[in-house]
Amino acid sequence: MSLATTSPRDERLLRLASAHGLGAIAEKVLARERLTHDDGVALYRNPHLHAVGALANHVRERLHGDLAYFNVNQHVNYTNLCNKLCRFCAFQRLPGQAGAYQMTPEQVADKIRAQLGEPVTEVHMVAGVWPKIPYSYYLDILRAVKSVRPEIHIKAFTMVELDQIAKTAKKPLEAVLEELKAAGLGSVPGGGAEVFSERIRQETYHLKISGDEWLAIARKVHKAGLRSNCTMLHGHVETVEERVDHLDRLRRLQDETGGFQTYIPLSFHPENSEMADVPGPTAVDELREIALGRLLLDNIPHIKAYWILMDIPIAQLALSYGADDVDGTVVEEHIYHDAGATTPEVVKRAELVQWIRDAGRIPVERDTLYNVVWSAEPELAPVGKPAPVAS
Ligand code: V47
Repeated sequence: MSLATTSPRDERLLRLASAHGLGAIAEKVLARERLTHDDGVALYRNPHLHAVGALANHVRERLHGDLAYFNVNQHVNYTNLCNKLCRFCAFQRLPGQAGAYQMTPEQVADKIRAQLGEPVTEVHMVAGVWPKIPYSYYLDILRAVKSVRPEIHIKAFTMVELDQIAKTAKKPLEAVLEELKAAGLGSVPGGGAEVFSERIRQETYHLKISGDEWLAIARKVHKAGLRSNCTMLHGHVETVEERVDHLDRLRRLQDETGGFQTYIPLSFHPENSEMADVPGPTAVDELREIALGRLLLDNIPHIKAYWILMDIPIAQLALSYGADDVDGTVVEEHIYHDAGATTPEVVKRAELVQWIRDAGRIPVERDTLYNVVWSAEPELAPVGKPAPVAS
């Protein structure tokens, strides 16, 4: 125990970690030192998930105490037309294929209208990539959402979609981002990053932008004043070293821009994809991925346990393995349900609140930018806004 001033709690953590070969990493965690590539590999390889999780939980509680965030959101997957042919994806269709669809702006508006009775603060809008969709369509669907619910925050278009939108517009991405913002875009989701490794790209998503391109677009998004999330698709053919490298590249961009709000490990769901023979991650893999995200991404404020992919009980556990966010009510989801997710497509706000309480955490309803909308912790309730009862 070389740390001069440790609390009994820190000493217990240090003892647990040391007993499982993680003493040197625990000392760094307690001293708030940045972990290295080798530390990341050691944490992935260490068989004692409990010790790895305890280290991540220490960081999670240092940053957020017992708070666990959720939001009341709605997903809209505006088209499944896609020319990227990613081998892990069960959602994509080519025109004429059974189930292919593209919503009109009016249909997007109808989806928003259908939820007007619910206290939705965010629409999460992502889809396939189809070059024949005109640029005006993207502006129109943003305006359609705002025409029905002007105060809603639109988090839309992954870096992959933004790449195509700028190509379709035949304008620099910077100019396109300004036009999308003027039409209502509020922030950008984290998808499309997959695993940055060029080996994995060649094997599984070779028609999509590379890791370098994803990061370059994220940099421009942040420079345009938009916050974004970031992700890694795990549990398929990636190695431990490739995962650490992916997280390191996210961390380096975050040092530069500070624009990432939340990291979300996306658990691969194999069903109905070309990679249906790959078993996908276990619960242990999912909890470890959450913990590694929290420990390595020391400059990204939030780690999300996306319940749609992880399932509710694992998302609850993840709140003690580094996660401080569980996403939201969702309403209607296609990408993962086409790939065999058996979770519900919607949960009620009150259910989310109860799961978080049952996991021993304090629920905080946030908006997309983490302003507090409602909290069970009275001093966090927004000034001038009475805390509503959970409904
Ligand atoms: O980029 C595709 C992944 C992503 C599968 O920002 C799959 O808050 C698992 O962007 N199994 C899109 N994953 C989803 C996305 C997202 C989701 C949740 C929260 C946020 C956020 C963003 O879904 C894709 C791809 O990496 N994906 N197919 C599959 N079979």
